Amino acid sequence: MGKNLVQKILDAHIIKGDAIIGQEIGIKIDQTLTQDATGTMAYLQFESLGFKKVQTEVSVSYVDHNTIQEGFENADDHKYLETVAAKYGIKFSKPGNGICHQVHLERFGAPGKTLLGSDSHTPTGGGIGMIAIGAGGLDVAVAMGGGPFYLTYPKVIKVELTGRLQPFVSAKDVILKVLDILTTKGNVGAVVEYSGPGIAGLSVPERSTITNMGAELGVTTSIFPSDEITRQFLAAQDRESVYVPLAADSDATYDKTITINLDELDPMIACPHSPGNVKSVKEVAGIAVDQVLIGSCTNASLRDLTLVAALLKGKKASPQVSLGVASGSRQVMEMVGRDGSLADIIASGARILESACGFCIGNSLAPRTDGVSVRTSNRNFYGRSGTPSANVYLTSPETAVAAALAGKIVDPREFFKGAFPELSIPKRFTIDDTMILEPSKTPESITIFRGPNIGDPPSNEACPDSIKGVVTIKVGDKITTDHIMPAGSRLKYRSNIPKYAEFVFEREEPTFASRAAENRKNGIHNVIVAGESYGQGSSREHAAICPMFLGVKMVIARTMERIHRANLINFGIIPADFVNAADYDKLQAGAAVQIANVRNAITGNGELTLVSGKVSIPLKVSLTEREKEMILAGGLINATKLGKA
Ligand code: MIC
Ligand code: SF4
Repeated sequence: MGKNLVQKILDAHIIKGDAIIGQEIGIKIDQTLTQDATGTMAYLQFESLGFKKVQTEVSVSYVDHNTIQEGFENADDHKYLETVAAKYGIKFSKPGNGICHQVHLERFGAPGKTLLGSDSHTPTGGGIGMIAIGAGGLDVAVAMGGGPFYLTYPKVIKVELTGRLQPFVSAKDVILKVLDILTTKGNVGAVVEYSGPGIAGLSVPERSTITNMGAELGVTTSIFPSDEITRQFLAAQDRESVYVPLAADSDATYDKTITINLDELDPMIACPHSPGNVKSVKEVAGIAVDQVLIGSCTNASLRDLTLVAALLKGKKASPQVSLGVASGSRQVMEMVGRDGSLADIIASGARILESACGFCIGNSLAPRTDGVSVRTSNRNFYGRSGTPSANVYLTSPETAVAAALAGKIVDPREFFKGAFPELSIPKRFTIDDTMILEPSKTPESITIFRGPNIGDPPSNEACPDSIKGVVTIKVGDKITTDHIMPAGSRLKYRSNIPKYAEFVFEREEPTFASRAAENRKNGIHNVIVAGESYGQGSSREHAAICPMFLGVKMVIARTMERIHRANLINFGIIPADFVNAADYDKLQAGAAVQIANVRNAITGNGELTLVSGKVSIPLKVSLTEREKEMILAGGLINATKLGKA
């Protein structure tokens, strides 16, 4: 029987387990990437696991998230990352060189390879035909040390693209349509594979817009075949030597197939406060806009900025709108600078932003109170922009420019009256890797810089035999890691766990952290109760580390997302399911809870009974043998030290 593309690449990388859908496999990782906000913790863990050098083909450490440097913290982190990279054989992409996913695609991504990144948008690499997966920093640290990365052998969903994108409809509209169909929940354990005649009309950066925002589906990753278009992109980056053609076998099978006719696709928009709250732009046209921000790892390629410049040329942003534009990489910034299109963007009244995450992670450009912001990024979770009362909409660059010029949301086909500019994208890109520092040739001479912001990774105790505690918080459905561990102005504490832990669930329940810390001091275990799709969004393992630090022992959720579940296990927090989903309603915040025989149940069949007053609630903990060892030891680092991982 033929194989689909996902199976072909995964099967060539399996080092543990068997290729059976739903079962755990361990794969060899060829490349890794980290970014600064997750990277300091990943490298602290790499060090504490005792590795002396990376074992991958390529490992790159990017600085793109915390580039504001208000205070010494970020700059100290950058220097730590730079010196760690030099010492352990890792390339270091300096702040200003661009967003990890875009730079990695441009300079390192290669068809057929596996990439593990400590960022949930690592699947951007799927646009070039790689299996590129986001994970917590500890998993990336293990992969850098040569260890396998464990995942569930996935179901594969085929998205068949037919037809051709029409003017003013672009890659972002494709992924918004996919989000509309598949939604942001219920896709754990699946990979999306794109195919069909429609892919021939999509360049690699356009394909990567689609695989990037595939993260919002909650799938493990998304991938496109590697074809002539891939070869052309690699040639433009002077890297044709890594090109290999890759496609599914003609008799490949899939778990399910969705067809999207690109000819019929309309401009789409994700409305507040979820990337899955998708409508056609026409449905919400007319809403007045205060801010338009173009950039992020989703939509800041050379194609995107060239288009934005062409649409803005000779026009001015609406006086009511604050327009900001960021390129995804310095390569793009330099190219639009040299070819003059940057001048058209500047002349339109746009604020020119750094080639970095910036507004997307909420570290700057927060909208005004109750403001409306149209963005080309991938997440519009409640409060992520830095202004809880703001309404953030996600669109293509075409729709964003129309909104900036019109001062309101408008279908770009109507606004521009069908006049789509001719775009000329050069066959060769400007290559200058001087902002990517090579690792040291004399690593023994490197002293790692550790400023006061760099602490030790916190440790956990072994799993207790019984949980005696309290439901410290009860949350609803679709709680993202942004809800658990806010980013924005809190980001600079990423390397300082005791400080960052003060902000756990800050926006949900401001007293959570102090109550949890108090419980911990008094020997009372903290338990979190959650609804569906708990832990959506970012890969930030801080959403597990900080709760662990506060003494959280268990999260009981109706359903949980892949990366967050793995992070909880890595840090020794038990992910438990309700056997009867309706029992969620029986457990209230503040309830005293007891669970006996926890260790035995973990080793055995995973069946536990939670007792709260007169109520008994059956719980199920489903773990692989490897995960059981981690939970019993109190996390991956403890298990490794005991020789159990
Ligand atoms: C995000 O887009 O949410 C982030 C910030 O890039 C995160 C990583 C982080 O929290 O540092 C992600 O996507 O994993
Ligand atoms: Fe950066 Fe935003 Fe991309 Fe996350 S989604 S990597 S914050 S640009």
